[in-house]
Amino acid sequence: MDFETIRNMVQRVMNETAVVDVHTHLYSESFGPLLLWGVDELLTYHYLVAEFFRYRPDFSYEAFWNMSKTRQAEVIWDELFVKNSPISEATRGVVTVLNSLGLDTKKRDLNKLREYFAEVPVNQYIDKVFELAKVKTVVMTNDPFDRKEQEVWNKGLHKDKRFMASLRLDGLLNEFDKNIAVIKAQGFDVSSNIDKNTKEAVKYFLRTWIEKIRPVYMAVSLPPDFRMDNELVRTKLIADCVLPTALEYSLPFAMMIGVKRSINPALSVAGDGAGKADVDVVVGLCRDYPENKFMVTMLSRENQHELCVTARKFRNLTLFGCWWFLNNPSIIREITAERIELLGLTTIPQHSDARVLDQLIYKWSHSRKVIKEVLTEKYFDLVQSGWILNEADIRRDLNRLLGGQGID
Ligand code: HDL
Ligand code: ZN
Repeated sequence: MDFETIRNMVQRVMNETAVVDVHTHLYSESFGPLLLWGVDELLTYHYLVAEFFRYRPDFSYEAFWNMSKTRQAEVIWDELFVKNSPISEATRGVVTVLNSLGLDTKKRDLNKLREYFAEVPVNQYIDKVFELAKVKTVVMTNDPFDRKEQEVWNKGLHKDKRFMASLRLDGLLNEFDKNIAVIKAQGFDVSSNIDKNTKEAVKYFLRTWIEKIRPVYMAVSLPPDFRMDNELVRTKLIADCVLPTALEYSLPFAMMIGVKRSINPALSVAGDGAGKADVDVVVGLCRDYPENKFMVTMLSRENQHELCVTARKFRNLTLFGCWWFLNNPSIIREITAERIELLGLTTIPQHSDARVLDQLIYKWSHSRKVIKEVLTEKYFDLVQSGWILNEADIRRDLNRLLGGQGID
């Protein structure tokens, strides 16, 4: 089999393989305004906001945040698409979405583009985006401290099986003291003293939310200096509440490590940074809790190879996605190659992290292209080494890689 034959085969199978997207910030239609979609949401995605201020260092942060979303979209469109080429990954993504929808970007007329989104009903648009992106299901990021979300869950309104739940624990693990009153108001008798009573109450909180939303995993984002130091509240809650409950419900615990929240507060949600973390904390958890399943993604490029080596040592560790600032073709290529070389097919190569529904189209189109190129090279190397490969093998392998292994 020559390279071209393999390339065409991988291309065909890749295009036919539906994806389980294991980490997004999307919501089903039943969550109403929490589901973001359409060109103005695409343009005001916090990635583009950060890039806007690079082109306009003269622009007042306050003036921008006081603008309507419509006006914010217009200034971003003008600066990043009309006055400059949308060549960055996040701006190019908007072009990919508009083009995939068959919209005309030649005139660069935002109001013309808006007409399409003004007319399409959201439920039809959800179907269209899932079809164009070839996504089977997505995992939401569900926050037990978000009052708007609570209302939808408590009324049992969420029905769309394409949107699976995850239980996001940043409010519990990273801001416990700040949220004690909220947790108590939900009926769980916690106190700032992480004693037996509070631990039991926290486990009851977790069990209640797991029963309510049926998450496919519990997750938390963590800073670069994350450690399981015994005196920390977060350590006690992870060790004595989260991990035992995860075991009880056979749920993975997903740790997203390396985010420096709000390094530039003036950028609001666009103001987070990244830092190199200590992979030893992942080693310690996987080793000390061998019955628990861990999913880990790290935000620093410098952590990736060491994390891959760690995953070779611990079968209860699954790496997932090229997260956030790593979700760029040049880095996806590097990370995917080293994961295939070190972990074979036992990894989840990508998640979209989409915040705006339409982004599923570009985040998966851009990632499929890179993953396909890496796999083509690896399959070609395999054939060159003397292996007989057939299309059924590739289909089986790709379903494992993109089908959300371990998420059910
Ligand atoms: O903490 C997270 O899940 C991150 O993905 C943040 O939501 C971040 O703002 C983001 O959207 N990254 O893509
Ligand atoms: Zn995210």
